[in-house]
Parts: sequence; C-alpha cells; structure tokens
Amino acid sequence: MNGIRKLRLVVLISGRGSNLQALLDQSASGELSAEVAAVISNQPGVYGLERARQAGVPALELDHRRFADRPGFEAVLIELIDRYSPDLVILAGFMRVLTAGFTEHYRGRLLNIHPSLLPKFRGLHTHERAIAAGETEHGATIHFVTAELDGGPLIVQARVPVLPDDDPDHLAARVLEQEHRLYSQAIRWLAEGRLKLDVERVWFDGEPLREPLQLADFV
Ligand code: NHR
Ligand code: GAR
Repeated sequence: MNGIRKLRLVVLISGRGSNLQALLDQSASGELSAEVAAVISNQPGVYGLERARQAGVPALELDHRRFADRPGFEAVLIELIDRYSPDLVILAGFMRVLTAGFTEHYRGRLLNIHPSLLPKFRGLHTHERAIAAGETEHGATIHFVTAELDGGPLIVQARVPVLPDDDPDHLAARVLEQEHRLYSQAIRWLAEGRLKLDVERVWFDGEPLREPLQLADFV
C-alpha cells in the first residue's frame, strides 16, 4: 500500500448515478483510495440505487416529499449520513438545494460536481445555456459546497471544446466522460492531504489556490 488511509464516502444522488458508478469502479479496482460506505437518493427507485446494490453498497432512499420543509428533510438526511461516519460527502447529480445548516455541518468535507466551468453557468441546464451563449469551451467543476448555490470554493475543472454543430445532449455526453475522471482526482488529493479547505479558501500543496486546478495539467 502507499500509506494513504482509505477515505469513507457517502454519495448523494437523485438519478442515474453514472458519476457514482465511476467511483464504485475506481474504488473496486484500487485506483481510488476510498470506499463508498453508502449511497442515499432523495428520489425513490432511481437507477443509481441499483448500481449501489450491484456493488454491495447500502442503498438508501429518503424521499424529500415526505417532509414539510428542507430542514426537516435534512435533519433525517444528516442522521442517515452520519451513521456511516464519512470522511467526505459527495454530491453526484444530487438535485436538492441544501440549507446552510446542512452545508455547515459538513464544512470542508462536502463536494459537488457541477457541469459547467464555474463561475460560469451556475444552476441548471448548463449545456443548453453554454451553447446558446456561443461558448467555445465548456466542462465540469468540482467544488466545495457552501450555502451559496454553486458558489463554494472551486477545486478542479475539466474542459471540453464546444463543437460547431453541438447540441446539449452531445455536449453533455462529452462533459460527462470528463466528469468521471474528476471526482477521483479531487478525492485522491484530499486523501493525500494535498488539498484542504479552511474557513474561506482552498489550499493545494500548502499554497492558497487562486484558480481552479485543470485536469489536463495532470494527465
Ligand atoms: N446546496 C448548496 N447549499 N450549495 C450548493 O452549491 C449546492 C447545493 C445543492 C445541490 C448541486 C447543484 C448543481 O451542481 C447542488 C449544489 C439542484 C438545484 C436546484 O435548483 C440547483 C443546483 C444544484 C442542484 N434544485 C431544485 C430545488 O428546489 C429542484 C430541481 C429538481 O428537483 O429538478 O432544490 O447544479
Ligand atoms: C452530471 O452531469 C452532474 O454534473 C450533474 O448531473 C449529472 C448527473 O449524472 N449535476 C447537476 O446538474 C447538479 N445539479 P449522473 O447521475 O449520471 O452522475
């Protein structure tokens, strides 16, 4: 072994879970020094839960519609997550906005993958909006999650060109391919202690990070 302790991950999903699958595969093959301790979906019956079960990982459903408000939902979500004592909580296509109570509880250990080159295109339907805006480049970003939606400190990005006749589905597929490499890189750096979040900034190799790292620089 390389002396790096395996990180325990709890992965939150709302849908098909292809980013979850990448983590499950990379964990099984040993290329990622992390294990998925549990998967929780706010949407019952989604395919990502099936992927977790196939991998022998606890797959839990917590339907947000059963709760009167976000804090009520999140109180139970926190209780479920903390049963698994995760080092990191990973949002992988998780589609519920989280309150400050939740993001503070997991400060510094809550990550999201967002399908745009943040700070461009926060929010939803990013591929469509990037094409409509005439962007020549698009991509995905891993960031620490704070109360500010898609506004937390940026960690690492992967870029793809927007092609002349692109449509949102084709662009999304090419971005997704890159997404599947991004989480493993960020998690590796966290496991190695190279990457840290303090109260307001990201540190990489002991220096404050001024611009997000670029995945292409590391391949
Ligand atoms: N919560 C906080 N506080 N901060 C972030 O940065 C978050 C977050 C929760 C989710 C993922 C995010 C994305 O990458 C994410 C980042 C859902 C919505 C949304 O509007 C927005 C951003 C993201 C995820 N959700 C609607 C809601 O009312 C529901 C939409 C639906 O169910 O389809 O929560 O883009
Ligand atoms: C991914 O493209 C992810 O970046 C995006 O949803 C997709 C989930 O795919 N996330 C968001 O839009 C967050 N609001 P997956 O379920 O196959 O991993």
